[in-house]
Amino acid sequence: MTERTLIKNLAAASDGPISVSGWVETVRDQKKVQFVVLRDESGAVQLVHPRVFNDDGTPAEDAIAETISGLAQGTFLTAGGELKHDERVKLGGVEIKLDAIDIAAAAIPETPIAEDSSGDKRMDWRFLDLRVPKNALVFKIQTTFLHALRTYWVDNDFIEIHTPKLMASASESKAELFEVDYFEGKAYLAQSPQFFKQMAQPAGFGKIFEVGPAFRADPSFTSRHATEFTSVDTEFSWIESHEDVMKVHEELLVAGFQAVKDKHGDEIKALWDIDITVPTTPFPRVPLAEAKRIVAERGYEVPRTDDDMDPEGERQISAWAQETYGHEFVFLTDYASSIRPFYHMRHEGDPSLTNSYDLIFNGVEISTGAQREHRVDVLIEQAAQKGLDPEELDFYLDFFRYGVPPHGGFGMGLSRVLMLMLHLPNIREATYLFRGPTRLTP
Ligand code: AMO
Repeated sequence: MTERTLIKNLAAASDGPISVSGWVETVRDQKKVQFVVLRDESGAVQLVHPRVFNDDGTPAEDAIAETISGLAQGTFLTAGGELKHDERVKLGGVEIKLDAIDIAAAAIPETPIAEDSSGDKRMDWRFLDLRVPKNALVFKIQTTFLHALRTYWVDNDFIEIHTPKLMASASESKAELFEVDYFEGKAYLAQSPQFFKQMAQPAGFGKIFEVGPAFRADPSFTSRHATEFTSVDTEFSWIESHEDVMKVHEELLVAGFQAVKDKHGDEIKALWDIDITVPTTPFPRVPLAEAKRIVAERGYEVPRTDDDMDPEGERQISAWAQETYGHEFVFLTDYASSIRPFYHMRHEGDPSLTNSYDLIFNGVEISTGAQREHRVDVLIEQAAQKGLDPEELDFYLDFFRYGVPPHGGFGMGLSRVLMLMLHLPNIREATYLFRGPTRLTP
């Protein structure tokens, strides 16, 4: 057979011998002519086979017809034939008249999931679920988004790092920590690259980024939590405040959204009826205390159990930013020290507040960022106030004892960004293979 052509390239190819490879989406096995819709990663095409008859009208020996009659949906095969452009063919205006079929692997005839299967069932059969073009498009969009972020980082001299995910101690908090056996002792799965991305600053790297897994032993079943997620992190030196971090954060998101709009805007509109909006800069910024007042004025009182914004508060402040600025993003800034980690720098004149922010996108937090405390004596003091064991933190404190520039950065959940960009109902839909309290397979 001739060399494989991607289905998306058929329209531009000339009529004549052609070969395509993919999986069977549907078979229409009619008396006179058979049709197969074959899909690959780039599109779908109709294959046709007019059955062969003897002069007396009885069916002749016809190996291709027999193969088609036995084809189960999902079978992967290579098909060779004659490409023909024909405006009457609804699917792409081309069809292939078959002269050979080579089955790579036949599928079992019964498909275990259908379009209306439950989310859980679909996740059990994720590889079949991902054959649906809309579900696969999420990951093409993710590729484009991350590529744009990487281009920004590389163009701006950021260095890519890969920090270890096996750690001797907690990286964020003692809660939500996975402990694993590690030879004679114990290790912990990294909740964030926090400490080691900061280490790149005294290492003199200047600016770094990392895209990698993070683990949280969070038992909750919400639409936005996973026990393993991909964290998009960046950290850089010589900032004056968290304002510099927010600026880079905005520029990265503009680059990401612009690339997604350019490459997939039409498809996203057609499949989800969503217009991708490239955010304008600067994004709205609201100190947390002010945000709570705004939300209260809208009739929602954030519960006082901790000083943080709760999910309903996030939805409310996002709605406010949309109404007031027509913006899908809003930075909540100046969180109280009481609810922020010890490593956040505090306001110069008011240690009760931190140089930190959360970024809310379409009603949900997608990121936390901050200026870090780089003065080791202050850092030790802040750790002590949080009741942390200085011995356990000694390796981290060493980063600050031998010279370190002022620095800051943020961590952002990749699947959350995708979920909110595409208005997906659950983070599972924006994760290749979701991990939650009751899901470890496939
Ligand atoms: P934080 O804990 O806020 O900050 O996490 C940063 C972002 O990671 C995503 N995220 C999650 N996504 C899915 N499931 C989870 N269980 C989950 N937990 C967190 C969210 C969140 O906003 N070290 C700091 C970041 C920094 O300051 O640089 C940190 O980890 O999108």
